[in-house]
Amino acid sequence: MPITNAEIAEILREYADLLEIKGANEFRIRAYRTAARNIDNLTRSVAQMVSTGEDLSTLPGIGQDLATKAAEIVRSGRLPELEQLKKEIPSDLIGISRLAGLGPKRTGALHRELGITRIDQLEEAVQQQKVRLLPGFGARTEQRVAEDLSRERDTPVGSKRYRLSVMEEIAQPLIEYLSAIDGVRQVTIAGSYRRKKETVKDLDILVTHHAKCDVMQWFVEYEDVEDIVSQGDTRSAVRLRYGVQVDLRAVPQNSYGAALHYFTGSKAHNIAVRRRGVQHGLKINEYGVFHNGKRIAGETEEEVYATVHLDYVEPELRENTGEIEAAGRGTLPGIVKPDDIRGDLHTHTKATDGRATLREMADAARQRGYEYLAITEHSRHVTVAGGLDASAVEQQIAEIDQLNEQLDDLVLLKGIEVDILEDGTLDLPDEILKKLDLVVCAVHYKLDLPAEKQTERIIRGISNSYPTILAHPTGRIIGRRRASSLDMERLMRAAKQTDTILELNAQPDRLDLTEVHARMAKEMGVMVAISTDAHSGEELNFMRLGVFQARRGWIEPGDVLNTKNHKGVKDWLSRKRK
Ligand code: DGT
Ligand code: CA
Ligand code: CA
Repeated sequence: MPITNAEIAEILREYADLLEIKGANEFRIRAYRTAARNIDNLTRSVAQMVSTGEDLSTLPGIGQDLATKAAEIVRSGRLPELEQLKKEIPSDLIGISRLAGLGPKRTGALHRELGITRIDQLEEAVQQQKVRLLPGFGARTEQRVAEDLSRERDTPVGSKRYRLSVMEEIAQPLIEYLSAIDGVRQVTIAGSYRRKKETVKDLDILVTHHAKCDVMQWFVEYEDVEDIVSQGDTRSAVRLRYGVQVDLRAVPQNSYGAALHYFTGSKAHNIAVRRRGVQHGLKINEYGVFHNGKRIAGETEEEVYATVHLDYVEPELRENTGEIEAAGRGTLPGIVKPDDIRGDLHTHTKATDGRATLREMADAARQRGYEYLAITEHSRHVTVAGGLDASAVEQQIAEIDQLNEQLDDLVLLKGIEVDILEDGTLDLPDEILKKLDLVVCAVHYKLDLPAEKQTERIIRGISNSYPTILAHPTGRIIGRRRASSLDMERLMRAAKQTDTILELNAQPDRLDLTEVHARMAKEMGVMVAISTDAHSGEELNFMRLGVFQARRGWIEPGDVLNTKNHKGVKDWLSRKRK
């Protein structure tokens, strides 16, 4: 299986991070990040380009040096310079860079200025209040580092988790490979992957097969296997490239449901189901459900749930946060599905930092069968993205009007992603906002204000009568930047009062709202929009990740603005302006 673009990008990104920790030239660091992003968003396979001898330096943002490195990654699956840097840089520093959104740059400063190479040295420096004195830190950052350090004691620093989207790219070809083996019947990934958690530690795969099929041997011979951790008749474990661990278990057909239930987890859900079993005089384990030593169920998950008088629980809900009680009462939510989505309400084009034209975005949306697509460029304050000023917005409005005339199966909504400035005012005047169909608002700088100030800033922003959707409310980037401190309950009350919709941003490293916030929105009666924030036609595919996250938050189709048809959306959006 050739290396995927996402995997190449991940290696380049890691390299850029390590360079930054080391304090390398910032242009060089940026070059790697840009290349990673471009490769990530490419529609063609870099591996394929290499195999057909194409010149990678023709790709946008890839110079000769990077082309050589990318080709090396394709050929060998690794970047020797990265391996070398990993040896040079103390391994704790990489873990430290993930604390409290410190990032590689500030980690480099800790290393150079305070000589920190290990966690315990950082703990000491925090205690002595030395960290706050470094440029770019301050007392609040130091406080957050202290909090994260105490939290991290439960999960060791550096215990790597992979974003779901990255895991999917690694898992899908393996599943195809296993499914194609003669004699294999079912192949399913259980664990946190099946529950669609935003990050996944390892893959837990179950197979059923006919008697004469040596699936374990085939498994360890998969071409991306780097190490065989263990190999047995019914269970094997391997490590793939990039260190991803995969456990494979072969189970008898009549235990398949019980095993799937057991290995899907979560552990807390399993324990609660098992306890319910005990109350009914049943023993539940990965082999089946037993009454007085006799098997009474196990072939399907539905069967397992039925023995303890529970409705079937979707994997995304299995966290023991009330789903068992609801399944017992028959009140589980009918959670939203990817097919329920009728459009996307947050996207960019080449007019700012997107990579596709208006026309290309419209075509991509039509291909998905969407009814509507909102174009929501950045406003002027976001200078790095070439944010639009009032006259540029006017120009885009005219372009969209023109294109809408030609389209008969899709409506383009004229929108903006306007910045909420530090004082809570908006980055564009009302006169221009009122000309748009949809105003999305967002915070893009000063994400680290104290909770009260940040909350007030955003509430002031959404209290304006034009913005109807608040984008990526907490600003977190998974594994890189922690969420802004916010009084979410207060914010949601204000959203409810002002008829403002909260976005669940579906970018794989944002997924912001979290599932906890999504569920909170539902409980407080706040409408949610699941949006991709796409910067290319391809990225409209992120919608499914947003839907998964919404499902984990118990969100039903009626809670989601973009399950409505065009008229329904328009009606909702007009509430605020009245
Ligand atoms: P991860 O891998 O950290 O992203 O999360 P999971 O949920 O995939 O955890 P993992 O891989 O350690 O275990 C897979 C499933 O196996 C887990 O969701 C439930 C089940 N399991 C593992 N250990 C136990 C246990 O001690 N008791 C019970 N009841 N189930 C367990
Ligand atoms: Ca797992
Ligand atoms: Ca596991």
